Amino acid sequence: MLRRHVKAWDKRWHYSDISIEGDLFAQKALRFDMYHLLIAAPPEDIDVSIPAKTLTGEWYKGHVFWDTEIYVLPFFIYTQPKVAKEFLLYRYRRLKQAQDRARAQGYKGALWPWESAVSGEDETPQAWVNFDGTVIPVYNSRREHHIAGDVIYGVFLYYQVTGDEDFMLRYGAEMIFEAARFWASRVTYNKQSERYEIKEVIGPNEFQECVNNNSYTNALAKWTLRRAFELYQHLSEKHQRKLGALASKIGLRNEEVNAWWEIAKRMVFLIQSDGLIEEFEGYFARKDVVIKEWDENGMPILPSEVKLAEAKETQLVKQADVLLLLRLFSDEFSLNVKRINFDYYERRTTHKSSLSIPSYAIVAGELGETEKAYKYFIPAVSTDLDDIYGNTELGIHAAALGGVWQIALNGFAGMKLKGDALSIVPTLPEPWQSMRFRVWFRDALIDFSILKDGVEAFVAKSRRGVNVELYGRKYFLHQGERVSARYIDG
Ligand code: IFM
Repeated sequence: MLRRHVKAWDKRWHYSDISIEGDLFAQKALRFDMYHLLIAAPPEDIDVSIPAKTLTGEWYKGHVFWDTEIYVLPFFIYTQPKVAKEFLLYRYRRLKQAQDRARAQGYKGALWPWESAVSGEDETPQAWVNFDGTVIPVYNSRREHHIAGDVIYGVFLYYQVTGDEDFMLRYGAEMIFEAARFWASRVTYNKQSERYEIKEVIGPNEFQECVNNNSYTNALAKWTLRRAFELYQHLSEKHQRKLGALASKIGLRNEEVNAWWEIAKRMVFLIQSDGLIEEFEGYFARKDVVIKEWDENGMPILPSEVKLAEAKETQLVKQADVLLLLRLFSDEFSLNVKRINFDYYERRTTHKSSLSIPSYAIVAGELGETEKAYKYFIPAVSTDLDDIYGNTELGIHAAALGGVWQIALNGFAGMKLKGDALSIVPTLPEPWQSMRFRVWFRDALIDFSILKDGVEAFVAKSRRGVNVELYGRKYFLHQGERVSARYIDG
């Protein structure tokens, strides 16, 4: 048994490990994170997903949130794509319930529940006992609709990284089309401005509830509509018969698909001429309060003039919202836009949720502030090791585990998708002498070794070869081939 156990774990680490030289703390903490991600995943093909607290605690009753697709899933997509697919199938198998839920709220298409369990019905509590003892209504299930786009973000990431066309044809396309239908029915047309709006939502920053035109939600909706339109074109060129079968199954016609493009084109997006994005309509008119103090873990202290219950009247942000948008759709925003928004929202974000810090770390890295990125990495990776939020006894924070992996790979290693290539532009934090990891990309297993001044890529497995891009230069590599590139300053 011991031998089998060791072998099974060797196999998991073989595909998942990140090895760091020069920073024992980071090495141990990262392995702690990945260990918890690994034990949260089912080894067999069973119909489950990963809940917000994994299986380590009863808080949130084992429910699955958007945490899975946006934070946890990327780790599995790149290290165990078969497991990642199971998590997406968990959503697909509950598509009917998501459609019923959209219908129950007066919309079309599919709206996956804010909190989901076995049945796929909405499990979100409708009321909650607040920190001051009062009972408050919970609007998330009726208003936190970005979940419909988050699930699709996961579907697309899986598709782009794996190139799994079969998955797309059998499951993904239907999910994407149904999500697009939801957004098309969720928007309202403003005749005066000739724009589509999304009203009465809760964005990732949950302090301010029931707001209009939350930038994250609008951008995600727009992105989903565009992807759905493009996918439809792709399938009509390459898989006409299968698209025909799907279209007749779900009653989809060209006119409906064309309307998605039009809505996307005219979706409200609140960005000022200097590039500052307004988190939602009227956000800048709220009382402006900024963070002035931080605790011993580097976490912001709520300004003394504001009680937590009053945060909703201010510009204080619970968790990354605009910053999440900037990192998920990184290529759509210039460095200038990232800089101006980072500086603005950093001073107002309280990081009261463990989902927050990774976005700040990653965008700081993109802005060339590696030291700051590392400063954010420390509390993120210490979330449960050091009980930063004081509630680890209620269960581990799954999103933080995945978020930390994203800081390491998307942040420090600078790993990004560039069309059909996997691109690496690393900037290691000061103590890290080297970083090594392997990922699956388009059926190829690629080992990356990053040093302070260079990267090496080695293709350990691949049947057809794979594109990698190192410091912006593209290489096509076959199995057994390696290439190294050096960083040249300026
Ligand atoms: O999904 C999150 C939400 O964004 C913030 N509160 C906790 C939930 C579960 O982790």
